[in-house]
Amino acid sequence: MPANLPPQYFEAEKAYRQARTIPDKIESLERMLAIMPKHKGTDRLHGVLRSKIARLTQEMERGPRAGRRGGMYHVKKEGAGQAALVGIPNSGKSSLVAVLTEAAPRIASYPLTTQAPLSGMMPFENILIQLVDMPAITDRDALPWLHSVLRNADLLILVLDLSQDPLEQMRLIKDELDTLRISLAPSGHEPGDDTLHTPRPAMIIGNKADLDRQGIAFQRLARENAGRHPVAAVSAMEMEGLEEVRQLVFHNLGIIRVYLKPPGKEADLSDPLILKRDSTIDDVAESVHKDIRQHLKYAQVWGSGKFAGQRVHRGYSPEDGDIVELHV
Ligand SMILES: Nc1nc2c(ncn2[C@@H]2O[C@H](COP(=O)(O)OP(=O)(O)OP(=O)(O)O)[C@@H](O)[C@H]2O)c(=O)[nH]1
Ligand SMILES: [Mg+2]
Repeated sequence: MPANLPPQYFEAEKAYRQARTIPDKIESLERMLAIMPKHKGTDRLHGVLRSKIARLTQEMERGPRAGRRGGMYHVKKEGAGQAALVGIPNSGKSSLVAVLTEAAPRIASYPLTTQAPLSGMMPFENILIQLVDMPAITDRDALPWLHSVLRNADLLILVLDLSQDPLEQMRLIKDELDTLRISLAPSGHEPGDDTLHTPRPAMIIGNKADLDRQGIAFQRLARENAGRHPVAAVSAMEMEGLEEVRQLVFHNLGIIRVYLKPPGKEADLSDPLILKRDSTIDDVAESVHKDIRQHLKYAQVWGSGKFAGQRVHRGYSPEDGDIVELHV
């Protein structure tokens, strides 16, 4: 007997697949149960969902074990993307998070001030990007946090202190990342998982530019990383270079904003869909609903098309800022 599930069920199921924490997973499963009609055709599914909820509840009550994926050492992703700050003690990670987001981390002149991650949301044009202030990369007590958060972040922001030798700091950071089995992917390369290391996209901030007024330390850093990682000179204290940081973070997250236009209406330009760069019209449709993707006939694009409202097909890759109208 067919289950005949309503479309809302599939939306809840999608939320379940995307949920990253146990409470979120349980919530989605409960929603799926509530939406699901009760009859013979759904009996089995009912049982499966119930037992999933029971298992997750048990897992939650038992408490997370260190080192387990998605366990205690996990910072829930929010906004359009998650970027984690990496650096030696006192380089100014917390100061940057304090000036770029609404968060208020502790800042102090002594090292190892930050002992656990703290996230804040950085406004960029019409979206919010999550910045995660991390303990110093050399902090042995923070290893489980560093291991889990840096591997899962969408982007690493290396924060260097320009009043000290920046290349020495780069070496130190790379050595520590190496022991965490993380490597730095050159920008523009989609990181794969084919080595023993997890490659992460990375950008570099030379902070305390107010203490490097001649730009000598910054030039060395920029030259060393030319063609590999974007580098910006910043002073968190003087609030200089912050706009460049916002731009670089957005561009290195590898995401685009696409606006949906309902037929015959205007697109809501304050509410973009966030997609990976190189996504297709198919992905746009999928992110709305898989049924829409299945039944999609064609789409129209305003922005990157040859002309406004150009008809495109499933394989077309929209660009950041495009307006898309889906026709089913
Ligand atoms: N001159 C100058 N000092 C800064 C700048 N940014 C931060 N500092 C100072 O550097 C010190 C360390 O700043 P934090 O933001 O706590 O550094 P952190 O990297 O978070 O340090 P840990 O959490 O210990 O790893 C503080 O005394 C800050 O006031 C800057 O742009 N210029
Ligand atoms: Mg700190």
